[in-house]
Amino acid sequence: MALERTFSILKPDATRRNLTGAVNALIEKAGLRIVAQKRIQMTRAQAETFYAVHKERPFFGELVEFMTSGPVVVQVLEAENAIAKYREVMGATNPANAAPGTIRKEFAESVGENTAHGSDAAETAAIEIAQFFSGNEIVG
Ligand code: 3AN
Repeated sequence: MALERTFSILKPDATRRNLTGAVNALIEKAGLRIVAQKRIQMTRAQAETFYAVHKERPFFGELVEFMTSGPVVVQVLEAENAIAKYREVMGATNPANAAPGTIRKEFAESVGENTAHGSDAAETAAIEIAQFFSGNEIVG
């Protein structure tokens, strides 16, 4: 299989607790290469656009509040099968259901404040990467 890219966010609970290096260590240990990375403060408009698919969900307001509550680290990760691989490394959305050794099992505080985001499909990965990175910021 060819190299694939996925989009990742280390969420405000990770920056607040100074865990970005610890999360990156799990990412790199799994063979995912961080080919772009920057720390930003997401605006409300950026968060609402990013999570537009969840607009009708009851937790949407809370999710936007949380994602704008502090800095995040946005990343592009590259590997063979990167999208599925990163979702495996993150673990289940709810940390209570996440497998041992996954990012969410090790670090996440709750289903809402769950440390990491990873794209769920090739199409969404391309859209999410383009929302935060220009082509020349990604160096594989
Ligand atoms: P994943 O991030 O594992 O793909 P999604 O797409 O179902 O999960 O949810 C997107 C984000 O919405 C989650 N990462 C989490 O922050 C938040 N979220 C999902 N379910 C809940 C919930 N029941 N209560 C609060 N926040 C939630």
